[in-house]
Amino acid sequence: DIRPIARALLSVSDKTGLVAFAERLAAKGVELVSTGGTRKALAEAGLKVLDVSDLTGFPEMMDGRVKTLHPSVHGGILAIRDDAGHRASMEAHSIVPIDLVVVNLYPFEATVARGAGYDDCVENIDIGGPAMIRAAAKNHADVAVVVDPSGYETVLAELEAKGGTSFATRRKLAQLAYARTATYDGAIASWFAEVEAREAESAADAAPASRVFGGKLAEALRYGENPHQGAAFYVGGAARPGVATARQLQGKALSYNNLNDTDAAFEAVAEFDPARAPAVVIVKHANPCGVAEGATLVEAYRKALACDPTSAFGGIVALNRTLDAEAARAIVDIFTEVIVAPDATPEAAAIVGAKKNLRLLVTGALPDPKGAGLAVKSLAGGYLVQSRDNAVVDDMELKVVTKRAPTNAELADLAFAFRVVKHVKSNAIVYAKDLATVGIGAGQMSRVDSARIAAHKARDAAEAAGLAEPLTRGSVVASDAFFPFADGLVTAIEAGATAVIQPGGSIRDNEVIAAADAAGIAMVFTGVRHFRH
Ligand code: 93A
Repeated sequence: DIRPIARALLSVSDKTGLVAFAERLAAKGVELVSTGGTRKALAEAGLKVLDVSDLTGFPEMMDGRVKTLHPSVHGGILAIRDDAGHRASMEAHSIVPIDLVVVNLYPFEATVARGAGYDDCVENIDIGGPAMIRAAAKNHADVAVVVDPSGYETVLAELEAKGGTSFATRRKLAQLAYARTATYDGAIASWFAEVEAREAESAADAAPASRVFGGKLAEALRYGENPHQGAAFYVGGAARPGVATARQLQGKALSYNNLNDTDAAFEAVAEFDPARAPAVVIVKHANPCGVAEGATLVEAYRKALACDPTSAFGGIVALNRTLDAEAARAIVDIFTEVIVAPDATPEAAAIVGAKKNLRLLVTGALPDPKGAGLAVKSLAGGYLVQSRDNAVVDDMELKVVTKRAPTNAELADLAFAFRVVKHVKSNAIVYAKDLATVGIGAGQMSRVDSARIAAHKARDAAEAAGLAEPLTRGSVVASDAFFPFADGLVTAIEAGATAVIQPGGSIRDNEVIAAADAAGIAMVFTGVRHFRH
């Protein structure tokens, strides 16, 4: 299996060791053929060397973009030597065999590394070189290929000892050759990705974002909260199951608002221990518009949806357990933007699959609501950092401050409502009944307005559902911070709340407690506030 080397084609950018190598080839009677720069270097050293143009009958052209891309070169490399048909073709077209291909590529990686401009990098993408390398490696039955000066000695040693190259060596060289072209193309692809990422950064006006906040650019987004804003998604920091690590099983790309809302929904649903009950959170504009636990996921979804079906349209649905077929069928019934869950059964995924645009994200796990971590918020000229709000109601010492203590059913709803209120923008008021929200008031500058809005929305929902009275009748109410005056509490009492959970700590706590006692309702203080802005 020793193949003699009658002719070698040398075309190298890195000319290290080239002359010494070629001299020893020539000493063994090998005919040398080269491209422009390589030929010049060899000729200057006094070696006899043909120009590739002598083989092709074409000059190098287009600034060297086309030098060796010719049947005379590739036929000479690829022809199977003991195939009569191939030999006939060679003869018919005056193609001479090339037994050794020595190519190292345009220094693309080094060009990128030295910070060269775009056009310079593009010009350093070698086309003819990889083509010859891959051709020679494919035809390793007959041809030896060397892609790096470190391979020169291997070939010379065999040539000088055995008069040619062995099959084992040619096959090894072929492997190294493909590894090189793969790495090379990999470097080119990465460079394109980097260029795109850099453009996205500047488009998002976020060039310094990764330097300031850390993390890695995951995705350039089409736009930000509004179409005239640039945007990008960075991931990094503490590993926490959620949007940053989720697998998207289907649907179009997520927008900036989708990502933000999906995160809000999934963080909220993670407050509900899946071992206790299935739970569902529906989010719109970063606020929950329905949250519920149920005996099954589909029941939890229906209860959550009933809270505010108008707002749930086009919402994000987060689940604390594996999405099942029944829940999937109910969810796809109305227009939904995103479903996020720790997992999905194949049947559920297929049901969601019928809705082309609906995104389905699976995260593999729920994040720990008690987990540590940092939250960042930007402001003009800087940013704020705080630890996550990882306080959970189960760990709080509830203090009954009214004459009446809550019943067990009220207590369960109070804990439920306080879990939810943590995820509603301040001022936040949440009415709940039977482990489902029945009215949510978010983001008002005054607490009494949030209490009114939540009650008002509950009335609307009851009217739409044809119910005689709003679901706030006989509900409990949670407030994310203390009632500064009795008015907010009075609004809740008027709406029908029978029990209240709130941090307490106002200088008018006594007035608020007196109002509760006057109405005969029960109130507990948590001592912990859940502002969220
Ligand atoms: O621009 S190319 O992609 N077009 C070609 O046809 C071609 N053939 C060889 N680059 C091409 N080469 C590369 O030129 C080789 O891979 C090698 O890196 C370089 C050697 O050029 P010179 O001998 O002129 O220094």
